[in-house]
This record gives sequence, structure tokens and C-alpha cells, in this order.
Amino acid sequence: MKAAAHPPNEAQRLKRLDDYHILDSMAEQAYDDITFLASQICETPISVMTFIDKDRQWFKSKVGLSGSETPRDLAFCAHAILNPDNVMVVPDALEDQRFYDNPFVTSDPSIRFYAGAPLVTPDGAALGTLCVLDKAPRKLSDAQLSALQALSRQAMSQLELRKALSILAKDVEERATYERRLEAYQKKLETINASLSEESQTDKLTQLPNRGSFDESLVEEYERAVRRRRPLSLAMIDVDSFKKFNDQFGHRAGDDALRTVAAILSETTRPADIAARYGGEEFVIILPDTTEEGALVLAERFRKAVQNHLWPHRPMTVSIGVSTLTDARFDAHALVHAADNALYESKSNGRNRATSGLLE
Ligand code: GH3
Ligand code: MG
Ligand code: MG
Repeated sequence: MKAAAHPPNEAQRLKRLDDYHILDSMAEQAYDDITFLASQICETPISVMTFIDKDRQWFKSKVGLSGSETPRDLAFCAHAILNPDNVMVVPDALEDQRFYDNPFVTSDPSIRFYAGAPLVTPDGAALGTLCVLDKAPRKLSDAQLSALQALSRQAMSQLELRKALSILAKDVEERATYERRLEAYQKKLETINASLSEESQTDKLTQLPNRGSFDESLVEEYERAVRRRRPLSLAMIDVDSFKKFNDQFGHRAGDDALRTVAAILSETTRPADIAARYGGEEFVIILPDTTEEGALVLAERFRKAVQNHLWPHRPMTVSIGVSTLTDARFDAHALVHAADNALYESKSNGRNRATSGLLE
């Protein structure tokens, strides 16, 4: 008996074999169909699709044979892969120096005939064979030999397909992972954006909406009021003699006072009202759906709340100017202007009061 030498490209061959992930895989119909056809066409009781691993030959599919692998040294196919382009035919194993004393010949399954068509990769590595075997010496016709070779090419196509599918599945999985990651980043970014936008709309000292936010809200509420033909009022508020307060009790105390004014403002207004810090010691309230009368009631309530608060240093008061939109001929700017003028009037008339002004 003569064990086959290793092909010159053995390392590359084993690497290719590994790439297909075929060794020790489950039985598959596509491969079983090929061995079935091989034994039918070649009229042999045995047909095997075998891959030559480092030290063994492993059967992917078989007809008429038991077991799943044999040592490489005993494999007929280990000889067949040395000649990738040809079908190796052994008409009678007993007459062949390489096989006459092979245990598969001398005892079970008593092989006498062998024909193996190598399974060759596109880059020329012979991974194994599609072979047919018989227990009696015999021959194959040229047509049968060609068919065996054609079937071995079909087996290779199956292997290629299998590899392409597994690469595709990996790509799809990778893509899904990237998409999941991207989605998570996007969500994070949205949260950051939302908190940034909230920050940029909020006055740091009082936590009320700031001037920019007020400007946006006023445009929205103005448009809504015009669209729905509902009244819209505005109250401009200015802390009285605040400069003196600052000068007397310090800027820190001034800040505390402004925070308290803002807190009273939030307590006094209704949920639909939008109170904001207009700038410095000035505040503003947008009063949707509110008539001049209603706006004055709210302004008075707030003015009294400030006056009645127990201030730590000295009593604090505010002056208020109110304006009301009743006619779509006027724009939002006119509303602010009128409230400003009314506020000026409150100051001129002695402070700590609310006045309503006409739009012009
Ligand atoms: P009037 O009754 O006429 O409104 O007099 P006033 O002193 O309140 O008005 P004035 O415009 O002369 O002064 C406003 C003061 O408000 C001056 C400024 O230092 C103070 N001020 C503005 N913003 C802040 C702030 O954020 N913190 C503090 N502590 N003071 C502020
Ligand atoms: Mg002022
Ligand atoms: Mg003031």
C-alpha cells in the first residue's frame, strides 16, 4: 500500500477548504442529490462526495457506504486530488500497486473499482472528489466519465453558492448592527439637541423662557389669535426702582429678588399664559384668549402678589403695561409697543400700578 503524497499547494488547499466551512457540516439535500445522480449515472452501488482534510477524508454525502470519515493515508481520493484536471480511474484495485493491500480493498467494504473526479476551486485547489465505487472490477463509458466530471463541477458550484450566501448573511448582519448603532447615536443626538435647544430658550437666572423664546411665542400666539379671531393680550412688567435696590443691597440680593419676582409670576399666571424674562428687571406675559379686562385683572393680581410678598430687605413693587389685540390690522410689534407705552404711563403716574394702552 502506498499513501499519497501531499499536493504541492497543500497549505493553500487546506486554507481554501477551511474557507468553505464544509467540514463536519450537516447533510444537505443539494449534495445528496449529486451523489445519488452519480451512482445512478455510473451504475455503481457506492458514490461519495469526500473532502481531504489534513489527516482524514470526510464524507459530505454518500450512497451505499457507512461511516463519515477515514484516515487520509487509506483514501483513494488522496491520490485523485494530485491530478486536479482528470478523473482518476482504478479499474481493479487488486491490480494497482497503490491499493491492492488497502484494508478497504482486502476487507469490508471490499472495494475493487474506483473513479474520482476532483472538486476543484476556481483558483485550482483540489479539495476532494466526487467518486463512484464498486465491489467488482469494471469500467466507465466516456459519457459516464464526463457526467461524473460535470457533477463534480455542480458540487463546486454548490460550495461557491454556499460561501457567497454566508458572506451575504454576514454583511446583512453587520449592516443591521451598524444601523442599530446609528439609530442609538441619532437618539442620543436628538436628546442632546433637545436639551441644547431648551437651554438656549431659557433664562439662566430665573429659569423662565428668555427673550428669544418670547419673540417666537409671540409670533405663534399672534398668528393663532388672528386665525381664530380670538383676543390676545400682553403685559409688560418692570420692577420699580430696582437700580436703587441693587445699589443699596448688592447685586446678589438683586438677583434673589428677580428670582422671587419670577416665582411669583409663575404662581400667578394660568397654564396657557406664557411668562418670560424680557431683559434686565423686565418681564412679560403673553395672555392668549384674554380680553383687555381679563388682562388687567391678571396684572392687578400679580402686582398685588409682589406688593404683599414678604421681601427680606425692603418692599418691592412692579409697574405694568397691558395691551390687547382686537383687530388684525395691527401686528405683534404694535402689541409690544402699546404695552410699553402703557408701562411708561404706569411709571409716570407713580409706579406700582397697571395701565392698559391702546394700539396705534
Ligand atoms: P424704574 O422704576 O424707573 O424702572 O427704575 P429702575 O431703577 O428699576 O430702572 P433702571 O433701568 O434705571 O435700572 C434697572 C436696574 O436693574 C439696573 C440694573 O443694574 C438692574 N439689573 C438688570 N438686570 C439685572 C440682573 O440680572 N441682576 C441684578 N441684580 N440687577 C439687574
Ligand atoms: Mg427697566
Ligand atoms: Mg425698573
